[in-house]
Amino acid sequence: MMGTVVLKGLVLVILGCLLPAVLVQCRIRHYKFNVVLKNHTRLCSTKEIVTVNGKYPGPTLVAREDDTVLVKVVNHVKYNLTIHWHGIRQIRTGWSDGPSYITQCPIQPGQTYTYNFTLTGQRGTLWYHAHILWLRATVHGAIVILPKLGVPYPFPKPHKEAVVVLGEWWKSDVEAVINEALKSGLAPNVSDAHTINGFPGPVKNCNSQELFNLSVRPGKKYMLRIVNAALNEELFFKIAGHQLTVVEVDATYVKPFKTDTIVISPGQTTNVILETNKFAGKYLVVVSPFMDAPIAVDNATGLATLHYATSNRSTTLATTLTAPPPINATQISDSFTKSLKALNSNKFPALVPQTVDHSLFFTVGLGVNPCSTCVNGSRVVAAINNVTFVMPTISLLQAHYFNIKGVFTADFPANPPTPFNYTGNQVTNVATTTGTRVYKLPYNATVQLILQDTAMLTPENHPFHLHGFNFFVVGRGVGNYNPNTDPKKFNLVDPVERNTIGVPSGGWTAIRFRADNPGVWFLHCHLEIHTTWGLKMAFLVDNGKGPNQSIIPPPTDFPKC
Ligand SMILES: *[C@@H]1O[C@H](CO)[C@@H](O)[C@H](O)[C@H]1NC(C)=O
Ligand SMILES: *[C@@H]1O[C@H](CO)[C@@H](O)[C@H](O)[C@H]1NC(C)=O
Ligand SMILES: *[C@@H]1O[C@H](CO)[C@@H](O)[C@H](O)[C@H]1NC(C)=O
Ligand SMILES: *[C@@H]1O[C@H](CO)[C@@H](O)[C@H](O)[C@H]1NC(C)=O
Ligand SMILES: *[C@@H]1O[C@H](CO)[C@@H](O)[C@H](O)[C@H]1NC(C)=O
Ligand SMILES: *[C@@H]1O[C@H](CO)[C@@H](O)[C@H](O)[C@H]1NC(C)=O
Ligand SMILES: *[C@@H]1O[C@H](CO)[C@@H](O)[C@H](O)[C@H]1NC(C)=O
Ligand SMILES: *[C@@H]1O[C@H](CO)[C@@H](O)[C@H](O)[C@H]1NC(C)=O
Ligand SMILES: *[C@@H]1O[C@H](CO)[C@@H](O)[C@H](O)[C@H]1NC(C)=O
Ligand SMILES: *[C@@H]1O[C@H](CO)[C@@H](O)[C@H](O)[C@H]1NC(C)=O
Ligand SMILES: *[C@@H]1O[C@H](CO)[C@@H](O)[C@H](O)[C@H]1NC(C)=O
Ligand SMILES: *[C@@H]1O[C@H](CO)[C@@H](O)[C@H](O)[C@H]1NC(C)=O
Ligand SMILES: [Cu+2]
Repeated sequence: MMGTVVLKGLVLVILGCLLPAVLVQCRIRHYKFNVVLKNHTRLCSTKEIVTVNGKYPGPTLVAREDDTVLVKVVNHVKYNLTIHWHGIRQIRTGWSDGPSYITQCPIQPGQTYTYNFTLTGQRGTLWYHAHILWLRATVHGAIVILPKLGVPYPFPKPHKEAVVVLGEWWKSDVEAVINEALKSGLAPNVSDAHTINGFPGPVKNCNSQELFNLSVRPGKKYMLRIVNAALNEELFFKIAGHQLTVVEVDATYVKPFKTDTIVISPGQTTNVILETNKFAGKYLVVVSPFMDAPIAVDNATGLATLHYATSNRSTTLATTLTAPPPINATQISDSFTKSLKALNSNKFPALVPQTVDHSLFFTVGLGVNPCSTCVNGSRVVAAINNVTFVMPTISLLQAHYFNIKGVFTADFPANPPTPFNYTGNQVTNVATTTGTRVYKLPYNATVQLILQDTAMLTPENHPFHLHGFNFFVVGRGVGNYNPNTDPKKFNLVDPVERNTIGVPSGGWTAIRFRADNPGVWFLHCHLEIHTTWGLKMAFLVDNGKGPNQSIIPPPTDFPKC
């Protein structure tokens, strides 16, 4: 593939643009992802994990706004595979979005597929991950989208930047963990450690001291691009003795604010500026879970160090410690979430839909259905508006594009079938229905969606992710949403814009978006166990007028079922 490079007035043509050639203008970025097994040692034990190019986390993909990215994925493992480019809008290119059986059939063992998408109107940190089975536990990495050449950040340029990927590590094989849970109908085993760029730090019953060290110099500003790649846990992140200035979430700029603790849900990304205003020494970095419901989580604290470099190698550096917040620190989480506001500048306006064409109310929560082979004769499930989503066997996007009947029905309910006291403590009607149902939207329609947590089994925070769009988080509250009073409090001026948002435990979140991207777009809880249990649905957005408002044809190497 030929790429054109414009450099100081010279027009050069080079053979593509290889890897992070970030200093030059480059229209096409080529990446090759060999998905391979790799023996990896963590927590004093060695096991085989599925990786991109043998790396955990996978390689960072670097590109600029407006670039086209071509990622050739070669599946060398025994599992079916797809990769999702989380947060990338994929305007008209749903074929490259990646959720298995939603937009594509899997890349089967031995097969290859080239994802091909353009980074339109986005800059910041996003990430990629496997979107099938539980492979994303180890198949994930950061995506750095730099602003267009010559366009500055809307904040002072940091001295350096670093990617910080947070993850969860199981001593067991993750596929064995979820298979065991599906067989029993019960919750899966929690993870054994939280990792920071692949390292857990010192862990009980294990002498390993492997931890990630971030080396810095005093008196500088660093930008950390933080990604929560954990499967099932919302996380707190803090650095001893330092405040962090939040400048961007989910590749959208926010009004900068200072905090000592970041709260980040699976699927979310957060860019912070770290001012190195301390002296030589080590400062502990801690990552710990946030859970304000009676649900078992991995409470191990992941550790790393911030390391002020010193020229004196014989000096033993003292370490400044810090304790993670309590696991149930709802207040810290709430106050962080409330601080997030869109930058809403002239260059980066918040284009919040002011009117609503489709007003939707979705209950999100758990349920229990019969299962004769399960431990208790029943299995835990999850549902939106009482529908536990059933995965089709060919992708919804193909079924839509090629008009294949019998794969889905376009009758996903706009409201719960029966209203009830969603967050009351007497919720006993726990059975759900099953179905492969989508909600149809005309091109360019505006949507308001209330996500209402239910107290079925237990209330719980659900980080919801929408593919194909960013949305604005216009409102949030505890208890049941009140359609008469709550909309009066909506922020329609500078609400944060993102692709993943936590619905608070026993509460609700209101989002708005414009359906200006034709295709089939997944909406799901980003706690992997809840997705597995059926907490998912899809929007089908029709083509608009003409080719610029229509899905492009599928690529020739598109995987077959
Ligand atoms: C991992 O190590 C085991 C035991 O040494 C070995 O049998 C296996 O082939 C290794 N796997 C890979 C991918 O290297
Ligand atoms: C990538 O997709 C674009 C259309 O969006 C197409 O023009 C181009 O040929 C594709 N590139 C490759 C290498 O398939
Ligand atoms: C899950 O945890 C139980 C109890 O510790 C253990 O017996 C079982 O082997 C674990 N399952 C997997 C797949 O690791
Ligand atoms: C970080 O530094 C410690 C010693 O300060 C060392 O033991 C550890 O191996 C380092 N970690 C990495 C990933 O290099
Ligand atoms: C984690 O939970 C276990 C059992 O619930 C408890 O024994 C342990 O003290 C907890 N560890 C931390 C770091 O909170
Ligand atoms: C380096 O540190 C050692 C031990 O703290 C000290 O004795 C020595 O003077 C230091 N050297 C320099 C050049 O600062
Ligand atoms: C958090 O948990 C602790 C220990 O279980 C409990 O004492 C405390 O009341 C809880 N805090 C909140 C805000 O629920
Ligand atoms: C089976 O269900 C009962 C009642 O809901 C519950 O108390 C028990 O813990 C369940 N058993 C298992 C193994 O989860
Ligand atoms: C819903 O349940 C909560 C908790 O039990 C209760 O406080 C509230 O009054 C109930 N609301 C209605 C409308 O019944
Ligand atoms: C959900 O659907 C099931 C099966 O039809 C039904 O038994 C149950 O009452 C419904 N629950 C709610 C809350 O609508
Ligand atoms: C979408 O609708 C808005 C009005 O709600 C209009 O301003 C805009 O031009 C429309 N965009 C397209 C691409 O049709
Ligand atoms: C892999 O995907 C193909 C196509 O959907 C399917 O027929 C096959 O059963 C899948 N393999 C496994 C092991 O799930
Ligand atoms: Cu959830």
